[in-house]
Amino acid sequence: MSIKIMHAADFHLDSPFDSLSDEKARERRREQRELFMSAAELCEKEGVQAVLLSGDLLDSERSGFETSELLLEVLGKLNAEVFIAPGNHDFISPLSPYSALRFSENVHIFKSSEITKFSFPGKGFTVWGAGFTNSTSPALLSGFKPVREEGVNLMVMHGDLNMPKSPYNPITEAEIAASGMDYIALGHVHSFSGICRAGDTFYAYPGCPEGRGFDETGEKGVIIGNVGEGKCDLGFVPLGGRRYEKLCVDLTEKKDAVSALLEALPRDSGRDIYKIIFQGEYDGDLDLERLQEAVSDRFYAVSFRDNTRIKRDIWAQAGDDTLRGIFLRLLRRKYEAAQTDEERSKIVLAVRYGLAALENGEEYRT
Ligand SMILES: [Mn+2]
Repeated sequence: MSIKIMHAADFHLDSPFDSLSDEKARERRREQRELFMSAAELCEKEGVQAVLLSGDLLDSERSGFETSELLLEVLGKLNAEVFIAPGNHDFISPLSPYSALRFSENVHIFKSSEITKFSFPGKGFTVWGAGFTNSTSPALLSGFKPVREEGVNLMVMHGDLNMPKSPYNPITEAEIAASGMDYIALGHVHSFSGICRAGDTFYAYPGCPEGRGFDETGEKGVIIGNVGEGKCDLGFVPLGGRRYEKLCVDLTEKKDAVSALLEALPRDSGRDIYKIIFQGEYDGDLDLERLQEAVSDRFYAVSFRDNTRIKRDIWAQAGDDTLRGIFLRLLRRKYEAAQTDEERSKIVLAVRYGLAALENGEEYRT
C-alpha cells in the first residue's frame, strides 16, 4: 500500500519584493499565485492523493484578497486531501485566513501547536502535524509518543532541523527516527535537502518553489512521488519559476568590460534575475549605467557589483630607497626563486597586501 503525495513549502505568497519597483513587485506577486496554480495543475496531472504544505505558504499572518480567493478556489477544486501546517510567517491567529476563511472539506489545517491527526481509513493514510501559533515556536516534536495508525503515516511540520537553539521549532534527527512516521514533510529551509532518512522515517525539505533573492539561487520546485509503509520513492520536480543567479565575470586581461560581459552572458536568461559580479584586475572604465543599457533586455532584472582591483606593475617602486622599496626587493627575490605558479601567486598577493598596508589600503579593493 502506498499513496502519491506532493510536498511543497515556503511559497511566501504576497511577499513585498522590496528590492523591485512597485510595478514589478505587483507582477511578482501575481506570478507567485500563478506558480501556486501550476503546482496545483501538476497535482492533478500526476494523480496526487495528498498535498502536504509545510508552512510559510503565506509571507505573513494575513493574505490579500486575490490570494484568499486563490487558496479557496484552487485548493477546494483539487482531487486530493490538502494539509497545511502553518509556519513562522503564516502562523495561526484570529486574523489569519486559516481562521477566517471557510475552506472546502478536503482542506485540513493544523491549527494547534499540539500534534494532532487527520485519518482516512478508506484511503489508507493518516496525516499528523502541528502548526505555529506565533512567529516563533518551541520544539513541537519533542516528547511525541507515536501511536501508528493503520496504513501510511505522514507528518507535516514547519521547523528547523539540527538547530537546537532555533526559535523556529527545533527538530532533531533522533526525534524524527522516534516519530513512527513513514515520511515527515518539513518546511522552513529554502533549499531542497534531498530525500533523507533517520531510522525508519524518511524526511525532506523541498525548499521554496521559487527564489525571492540572491540567497535563493538556482532551480526550485516541489517533491512528488509515492510513500508506503517504511518505503518511499520521492523526487524533486522543478516548477519553472523565475530564477535568481549570480554570474562572475573576470576582467583580467580584458580590454573592454561590455564585450567581456556580452561574451560571458548565459543563453535563455530572459526570465531570470541576475547579479553580475566583475572581478579580476582591470584598469578600464567600469561604467555600470552603460553596462545596464547594454544587457538589460537579456534579463528580467539585472544588477552589477564591481569587485575588480586596479591593475598595476607591482614591482615599479622596487628601486626606491624607502621601506616600500626594501619590502619589494625582498619579495621579488622570493618571487624569482619560487618554483611553482601557486607559490608565485601567493607572493604577488603578499605584495598587494603589503603595498595596500603601506599605502593605507586604498589601492587594494577586494
Ligand atoms: Mn519559515
